[in-house]
Amino acid sequence: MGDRTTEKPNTTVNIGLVAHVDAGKTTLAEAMLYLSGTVKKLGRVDHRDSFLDTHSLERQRGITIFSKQAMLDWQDTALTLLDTPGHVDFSAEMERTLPVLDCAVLVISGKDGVQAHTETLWRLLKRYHVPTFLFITKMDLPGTDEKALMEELHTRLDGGCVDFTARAADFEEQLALCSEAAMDRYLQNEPMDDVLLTAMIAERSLFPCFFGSGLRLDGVEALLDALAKLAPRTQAEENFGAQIFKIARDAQDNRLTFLKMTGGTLQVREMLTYRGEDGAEHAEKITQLRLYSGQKARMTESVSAGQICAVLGLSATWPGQALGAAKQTDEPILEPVLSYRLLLPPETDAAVLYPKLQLLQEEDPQLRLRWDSRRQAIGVSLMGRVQTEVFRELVKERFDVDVTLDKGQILYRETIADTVEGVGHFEPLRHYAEVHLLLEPLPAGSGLVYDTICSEDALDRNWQRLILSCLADKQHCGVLTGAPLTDVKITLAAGKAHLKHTEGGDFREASSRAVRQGLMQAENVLLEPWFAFTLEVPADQIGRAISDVQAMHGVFEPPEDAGEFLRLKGSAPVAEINGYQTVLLAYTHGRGRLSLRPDGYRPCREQDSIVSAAGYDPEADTENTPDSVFCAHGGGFLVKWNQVSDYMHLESCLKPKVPAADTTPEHRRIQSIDDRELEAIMEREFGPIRRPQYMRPQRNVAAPAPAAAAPDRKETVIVDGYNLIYAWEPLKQLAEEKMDLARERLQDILSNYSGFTQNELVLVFDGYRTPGNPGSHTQVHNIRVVYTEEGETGDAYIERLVDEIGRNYRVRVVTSDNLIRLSALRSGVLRTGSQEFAEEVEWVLRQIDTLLKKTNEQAHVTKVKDGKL
Ligand SMILES: Nc1nc2c(ncn2[C@@H]2O[C@H](COP(=O)(O)OP(=O)(O)OP(=O)(O)O)[C@@H](O)[C@H]2O)c(=O)[nH]1
Ligand SMILES: [Mg+2]
Repeated sequence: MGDRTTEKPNTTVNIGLVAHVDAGKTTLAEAMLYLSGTVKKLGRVDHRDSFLDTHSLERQRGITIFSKQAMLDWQDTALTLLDTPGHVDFSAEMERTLPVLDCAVLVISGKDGVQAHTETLWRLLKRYHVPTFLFITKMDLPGTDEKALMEELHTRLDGGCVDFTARAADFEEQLALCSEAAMDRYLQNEPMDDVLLTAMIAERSLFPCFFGSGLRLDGVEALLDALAKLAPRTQAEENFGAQIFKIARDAQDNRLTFLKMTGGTLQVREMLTYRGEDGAEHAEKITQLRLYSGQKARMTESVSAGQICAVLGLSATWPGQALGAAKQTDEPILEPVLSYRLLLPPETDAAVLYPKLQLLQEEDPQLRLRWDSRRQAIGVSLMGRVQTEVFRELVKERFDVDVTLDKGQILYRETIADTVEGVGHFEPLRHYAEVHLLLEPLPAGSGLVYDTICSEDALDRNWQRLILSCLADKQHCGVLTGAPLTDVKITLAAGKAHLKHTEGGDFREASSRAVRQGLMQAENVLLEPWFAFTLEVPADQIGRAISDVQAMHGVFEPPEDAGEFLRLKGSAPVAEINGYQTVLLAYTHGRGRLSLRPDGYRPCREQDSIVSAAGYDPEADTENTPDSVFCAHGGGFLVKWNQVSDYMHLESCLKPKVPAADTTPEHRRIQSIDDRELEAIMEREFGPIRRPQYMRPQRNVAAPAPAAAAPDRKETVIVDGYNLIYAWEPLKQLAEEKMDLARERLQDILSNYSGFTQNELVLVFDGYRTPGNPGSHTQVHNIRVVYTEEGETGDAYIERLVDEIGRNYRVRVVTSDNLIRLSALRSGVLRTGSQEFAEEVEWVLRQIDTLLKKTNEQAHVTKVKDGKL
């Protein structure tokens, strides 16, 4: 039982409650508040009287939409709870709280176990390094199994999840397995004290798990005890620093800036100087500091490191902003992928409504409101159906306008597939700057990364800093459709300033032009958003579901059993699967279920048609021009981007790569990997190489070479197994009956193919989502067959292999998956679509047939001759 002392608690911990929708977060918060004596009566989400779901829209819908806080004391610790929304549509709101947490409680419903969204959350908690406790709630419901749940946590989340409720006989042993320090203690028979456990939790090697029920107040005290005792605290810095995570307004329309103090103190009436959202310096007086708990707020005169509060008096702050010494946090990665146009009632003027809506955008920057001056229309980005509805209701509530939305458009992005050098020069009279940038493709999901390799002798450090900050400040867009640029590394390679004439703005101009000039030369790739889906349909409708997903150009795994339903998991382009809900409900008579979550961006199939429909002309985009300005005879003149290299003052930095004798060892490894090394890599991956003699083709049979062949080198063909099966009609049919047979048949066919063409062949099957699958690498006849282990996608495996051997060997990747094709393209290896390859193999099989027939005939002729002799 908690000790409800009235003395002032001496430490504060900020704890976020995160989970998928309806897992029981708000109910758990209610239980914690009740048990700590903070609320006298236990409220309930279902009775619309919970302490934290206070907004009318939340009460109506029974879900949390806005993150909120509550304060309670437990033993000698002050806990600030941050309850977050679990619905995917409000993920950005949840993600914004992660950087200010000392630790999180990941709530899992014992009834549903780990959901797809739970895994997304797990990845986010890792990204933001948030120490995490787990509370498995709803254990009061029948059919919940503690042991099975523990196993699921181990396989799907992390081996460091340890059950603190049951405290099994091997509890200490389980802890020992989580970290080296714990293992040392264990082996030396020393006790594992709280200090050690807290350190392990802080470094995310231990995740304490508690079972119970928020609704029945079961197991909640044990969780509170553990949080008070073991949760890592904020390491207070001496200098003032604060992280802003939320902007909101109170009932009197006061603007509230929610922040967490990371260091120093903040006082009422203090002046705060900061750079605002508008880019300008602001010096504003803090008029109030409020400590919120539910709807109630308590005023305070000052706050110090570790505390979360709402500040009044600041007008230009934004969520994610760092003040003082605090570290800037990254942009949320969960972002809307659809953009809508607002349709307004005739009496409403869009130009009048737009500035008002910007108040909503302050609170949720991911709305990305846009003003389309040509059409006098407003655009807004939203995650999905529920957020769309909530947005309409909010606009009604706040501004009394009934808006509707059009059917929405996909938000594309752009990237590049090759490395280029971009040059920008800006030299109107009495100005001067030249910038050379290297633009390189990065793996999907990396975003934009900036770096410099420019020597400080050539360009002063301050100029370099300025260029990098100009680059980071600007919203770069692609040259195909003007969509945001992503997954590119931009490196400052060289630059030149003039002793007298260079001003800061010149480098801003030159660097922006350099990016655009580089993009104009690059191989540009349009990226479209994908959704990961889980589709559940009655067993007799799985055929329809599969063929629909194929028609959407989606990818999926073999269906799984889910009671009387079959479950299909996979991913598909948003453009195709958005709206599928309606189709599904129609053909399953309301029984089918579909859940979607963002699954990153991939190269777009319809690049050409979308680019031409967008009608974007990068050379006419004056705010993002690729052209440069040079100076001659005392006047500036414009030089088109494709002629800049004739005028530029510095040499090109992107030299053709020549294999030199004196390169670094790393370089040499890449340049000179030989047959033996390749064999070694292959042996490491697949074990000893055994190639049965009988599979070897006769030397005098010329192998066909559908792809241009270098005569001196064998080709290694890497085949994406499932992709080929689904692209090849007879195999596809077989797969629908029995996947095992289809895989075996494919192995046989490919070993014939490989035997005939003498190509090395690696057949890769994706085992990413098969729980507990350890993966396998085997030699089947003359080919190598890989099942990737759980957690490694086929794509990732192929990418890795291509990376290792692709530079020096003739490697060809067979897949229709654009993502792998893109990475193949980036490593400069050949790639063939699955369909195309199927045709090639069919051709080879026919050759083998003919050859066999001929050999038989010849044997026959010889025999006859022999007979005659
Ligand atoms: N049987 C049982 N039901 C629970 C328990 N905890 C929550 N519930 C019910 O589950 C539903 C969702 O609970 P909430 O607390 O609103 O869940 P949440 O995680 O806050 O949901 P969002 O904020 O919308 O993501 C409600 O109907 C609760 O009554 C529990 O321990 N046992
Ligand atoms: Mg909730």
